[in-house]
Amino acid sequence: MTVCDYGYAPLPGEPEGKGIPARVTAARGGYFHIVCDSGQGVARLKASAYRDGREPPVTGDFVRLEWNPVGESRILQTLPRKSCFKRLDPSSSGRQAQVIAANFDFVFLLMSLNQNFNVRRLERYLALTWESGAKPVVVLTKTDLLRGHKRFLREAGRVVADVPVHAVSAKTGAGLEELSPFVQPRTTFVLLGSSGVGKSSLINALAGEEWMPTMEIREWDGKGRHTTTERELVMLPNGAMAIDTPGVRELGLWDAAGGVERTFADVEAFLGHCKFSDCRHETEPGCAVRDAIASGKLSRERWEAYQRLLRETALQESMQSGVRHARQTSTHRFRRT
Ligand SMILES: Nc1nc2c(ncn2[C@@H]2O[C@H](COP(=O)(O)OP(=O)(O)OP(=O)(O)O)[C@@H](O)[C@H]2O)c(=O)[nH]1
Ligand SMILES: [Mg+2]
Repeated sequence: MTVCDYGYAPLPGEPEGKGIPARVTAARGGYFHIVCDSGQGVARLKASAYRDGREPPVTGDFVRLEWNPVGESRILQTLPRKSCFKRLDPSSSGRQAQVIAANFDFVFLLMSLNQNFNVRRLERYLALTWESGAKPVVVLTKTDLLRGHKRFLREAGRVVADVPVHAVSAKTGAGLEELSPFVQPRTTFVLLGSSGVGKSSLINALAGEEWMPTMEIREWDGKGRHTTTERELVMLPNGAMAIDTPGVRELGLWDAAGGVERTFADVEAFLGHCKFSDCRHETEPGCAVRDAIASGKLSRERWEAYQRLLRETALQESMQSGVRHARQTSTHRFRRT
């Protein structure tokens, strides 16, 4: 197995460096599980290379390292990322962004077809994904638990525009083959979704065997959740790679700012057409947004969801920049229209 089998391909402009390329498959308390052309092993950071508060690598990162066949290897450098998820670091009171997984091609947005299905949540996941730089794939899980799931496919399809939506059952295998275009050798997908929606079960079903631990949950009260506690990259038998994650809520606050516009492109199409350029879409005459809602071209729920997400991301942005008056920021963003 080579590092190229693990998806390594130098990015344009990637600096030549010392050491050999490797991929981080897990990061635990200062230790990094890595794979490279010479084999698998454990590595630590070369302290002098990660001075000045330089962020350590995360699961999925490509790095350059000094390989040690008999002990710990030394990581010299984190290579540029093609995609990543960021959250606001809880240890910095939410003021600094922290990368939590990197270099994935697809993001599987999982929702199970019980009480977990929620289009508003789907919009959030989508914004996170567009911000990450990877491509979203909506995966509705546990289709075996209900009779017809077409309604959910339609409902999801309405809010995600041209993003693919699939319905699967890890239990019966139904629909799994539809995911095969995204589960290809040398490509990586990451799974996002609440605890208990079946992320690890989906990996196992795609692998054809028990690769990740899962736990029985009681569907009616959700007991038995939070089975996966770390982000870990595993290679499936066909050479595709999966990054399993804990439930989204457990990952903390997320940075979705740039993804909101793309997620709500249909809503944003109505902006900029109001009579007044600083229209707040409240009581002003000639408001294109309110007209669109009144004529049924734009659903009120979707408009409100858009506003909510904008407010949230504005709040996060202001926390990051240390500005306390989040309200002003969000008002400013509304006026951008
Ligand atoms: N009926 C049915 N149950 C499923 C399916 N997929 C997963 N489950 C069950 O759902 C429960 C949770 O599955 P997991 O795969 O552990 O869920 P997870 O998303 O990885 O959960 P965390 O690791 O806690 O984030 C287990 O009881 C699984 O057996 C499915 O397709 N159908
Ligand atoms: Mg899990």
